Amino acid sequence: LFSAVELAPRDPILGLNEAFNADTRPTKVNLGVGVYTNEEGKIPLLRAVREAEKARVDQALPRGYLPIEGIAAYDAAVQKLLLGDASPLIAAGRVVTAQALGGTGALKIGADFLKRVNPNAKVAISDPSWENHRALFESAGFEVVAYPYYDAQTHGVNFDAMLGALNSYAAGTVIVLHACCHNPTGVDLSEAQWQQIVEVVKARQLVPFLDIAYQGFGDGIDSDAAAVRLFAAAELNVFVSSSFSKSFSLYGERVGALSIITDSKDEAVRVLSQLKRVIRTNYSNPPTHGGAIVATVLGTPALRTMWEQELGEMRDRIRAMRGGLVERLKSAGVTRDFSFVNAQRGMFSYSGLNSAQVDRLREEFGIYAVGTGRICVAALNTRNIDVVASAVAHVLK
Ligand code: PLP
Ligand code: TYF
Repeated sequence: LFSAVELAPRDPILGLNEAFNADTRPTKVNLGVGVYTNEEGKIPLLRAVREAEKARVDQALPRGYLPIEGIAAYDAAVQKLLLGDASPLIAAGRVVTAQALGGTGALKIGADFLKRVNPNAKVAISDPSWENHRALFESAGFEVVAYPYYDAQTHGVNFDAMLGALNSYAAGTVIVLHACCHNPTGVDLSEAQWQQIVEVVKARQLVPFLDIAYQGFGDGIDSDAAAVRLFAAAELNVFVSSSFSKSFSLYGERVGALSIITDSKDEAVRVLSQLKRVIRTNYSNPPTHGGAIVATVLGTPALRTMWEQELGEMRDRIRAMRGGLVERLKSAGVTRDFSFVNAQRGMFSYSGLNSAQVDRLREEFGIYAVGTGRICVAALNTRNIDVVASAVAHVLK
């Protein structure tokens, strides 16, 4: 049965983790995978999460099945976080939300559902994008194309080319957009550019699928959702995959959600019924723990305040590391201008290092980055930043 099965290629990012773990050098640094680590180099367990967990353990609750679409309080909290507390769409019952297995699970059920609704559509992702976007939509049966996005010359967005591509797509084409903190580049659209994208998407009858995996890591919870809210205000049918992996530091608990904006309450009921069908045949219903913790934190004012503060601390620390890296590169004698790193948003930076330089960082210094030059700035801390800066200076010589 398996004699002809070929060895599948490793995920380029998760594969790096394996190599990092096998490296015995004490000074090694993992700037590969997109995980936030704190000043001590550890994945934090947020205080708000710990409080909610303690309270939950003490309640000794039974472990029945959740509804197919997950915990109602969780789904409601997700909608408010994405669309704002006062969203008229939420009030009108036009938003469908299902708890999902992380942002990845949300993309998967969204893709499967779209395939039923619009089987002949193409899907367009950014060039470059998170590796899994293409694979997820292809495995749902879609043809995936890429629209121009990053401009290496300017360290910015090739906006005219992006608009041109969107203008060339057939009606119904699904456009996957990073709502904030673009992975892998760290380069986001401005609000004025988002507005233009919304207009083109509307005029060309494209289907926006916004992926928001880093809400709160850019400028703040509400400002990072600005793109989602612009699309919502434009009266479009919008798909949103969201994740708490990063913002709650709950990577392994698989907490995310798929939200879909529909035209009416009646449509929402029908859409949810079909989405539930997709979920049933994937994993039946989601797990309890992560969703319950997030719902408790978001629904308890004191814990919510604590979480917002902790999220703000993560955001500020990443910003400080961006500034620190730029400064240290300069003082290490690097003449290339790295100030663009300060303008990037979220966990990542497209550093401009080429694959040979990334190889040297790994081989000579035990510093792991993605071959494209993507580094996870959220893995820098005051203990490793000097080592990283001097190693980068070395490979740039
Ligand atoms: N979408 C993007 C853009 C991501 O960077 C990630 C990162 O993991 C995800 C989705 C998936 O999120 P999760 O880990 O919650 O599945
Ligand atoms: O881009 C990253 O590093 C994160 C984590 O298949 C990740 O989004 C990477 C690869 C993958 C799943 C998650």
